Amino acid sequence: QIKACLFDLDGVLVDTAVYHYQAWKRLANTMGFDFTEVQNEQLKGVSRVESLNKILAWGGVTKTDTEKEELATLKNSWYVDMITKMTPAEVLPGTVEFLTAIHQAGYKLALGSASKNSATILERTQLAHFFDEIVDGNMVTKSKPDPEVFLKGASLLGFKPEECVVFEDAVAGVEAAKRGGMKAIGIGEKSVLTEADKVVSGLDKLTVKDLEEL
Ligand code: B16
Ligand code: MG
Repeated sequence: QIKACLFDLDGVLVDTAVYHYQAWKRLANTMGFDFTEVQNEQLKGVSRVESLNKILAWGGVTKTDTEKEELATLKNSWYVDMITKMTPAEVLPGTVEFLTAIHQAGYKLALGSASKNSATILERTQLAHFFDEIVDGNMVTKSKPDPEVFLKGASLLGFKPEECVVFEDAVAGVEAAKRGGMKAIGIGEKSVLTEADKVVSGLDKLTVKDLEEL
């Protein structure tokens, strides 16, 4: 029986992927190359360092570790400029309604995000108060598909993995949930999130009843 809900941030509660994309694109452009929206899909749910490594490989560019650190910091400064201007209007459809409903039904809630900027985003969008625990990129050493971020969330909430359901938009995130022994609700396409126990297009398509039926 499900007692706790673990939420990914980007692509599930808010659409910060557009800002990541703009900032990474700008960084690639300064190095003299570009990448497509299709390639950008591969950056979803992936950590900052790993995203940079992928982009450098696409551009056929080699950088030292120090240079990589500078590039990641530069990208992040552009990204932070954009997310500090976010408003609650950017919360994805049905999010506030669904979080309110499950909170009232007695479920515990945790965030399980790869982002090191989750605090800023949750604060700007006024979602922070829904969460009993927040686990993000600052607290984990292994990124999704490793289950660390979700196992940490479950243990902080005081529940066993089988009592938790993860809400994820990324293939790596769904894999992390399943490897951690949890249920997974995919947000996106059924053909992409094949490992998920259920797939919907957004939180606006879910009710408390869906959790009881898992
Ligand atoms: P930051 P999530 C992830 O968030 C994003 O999907 C991914 O594109 C990004 O690279 C990663 O956070 C790290 O973000 O640079 O802010 O630390 O989907 O796990 O909520
Ligand atoms: Mg995501």
